[in-house]
Amino acid sequence: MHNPVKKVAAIHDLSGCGRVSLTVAIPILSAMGIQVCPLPTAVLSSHTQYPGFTFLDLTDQMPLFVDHWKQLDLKFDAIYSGFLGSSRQTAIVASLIDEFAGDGQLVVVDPVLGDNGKLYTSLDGEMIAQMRVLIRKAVVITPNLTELFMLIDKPYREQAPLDELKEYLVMLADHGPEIVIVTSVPEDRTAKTTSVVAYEKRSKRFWKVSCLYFPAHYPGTGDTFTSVITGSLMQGDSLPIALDRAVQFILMGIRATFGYEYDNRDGILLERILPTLQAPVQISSYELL
Ligand code: PXL
Repeated sequence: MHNPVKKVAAIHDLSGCGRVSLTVAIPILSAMGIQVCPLPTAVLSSHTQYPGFTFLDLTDQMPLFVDHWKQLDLKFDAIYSGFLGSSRQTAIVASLIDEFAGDGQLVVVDPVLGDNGKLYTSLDGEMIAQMRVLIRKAVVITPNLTELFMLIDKPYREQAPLDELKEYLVMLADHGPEIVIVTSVPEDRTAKTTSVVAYEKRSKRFWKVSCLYFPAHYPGTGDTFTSVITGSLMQGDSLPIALDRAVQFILMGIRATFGYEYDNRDGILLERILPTLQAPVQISSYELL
């Protein structure tokens, strides 16, 4: 049977409030014409940056999903994992990747661990250790700067010189992934811009996309970024175009939100900008480093 719509297995938590994880990945990938099959890792009343959140760990359910999907003989064009509910889940995700491996398949692991130098509340050192193992199975990984330092086991620094950063990207790619994309990289020449830097192992090329920095923190922008990267690569975009698309989308989301007096914990006003994902990339600003 032929299904013309591409399918992605999306392994993230479901948080009832705050625009992160599945509540971001599903609308973005659907708007990009891709069918999302969610494998929830945990169900929370809100993301972990609100106080008092409830947390239902779905570790024991996950292998049952994998078994059933196997019985149904599902085929995925991509597998995309993000926030995990326990460090045991990394092995379950690894086995799902093995079970559903396919030719030319995209495997994206967003190693969600923390931000601004800090580990997210519900996670611990064991999650970092296990995430270092899981990323070996990925084709693409998308750590932010905090997660990059955690993965290479170095103390967090707010800035890293570009040459050093490039070494770290190569170091991570040597462990397995074909493409390493690091987000939230402040630019050293001025505090007013931020950038993403990517390394593509096969061609040994580094790419950078810079954009204006807004002094506001919105949870879920990492999930938004990686969801757009996943959709874009699934549609056949080149890496630098996927980077452009994801950076522009985040910037547009921040601009759509920043002007309001607003509780930033609720994330960017995604619903206002989703339709733009159906248009081709408007402005391209990537650089080859
Ligand atoms: O966006 C990352 C993320 C995902 N899921 C949960 C979170 C966070 C960040 O705070 O708390 C539950």
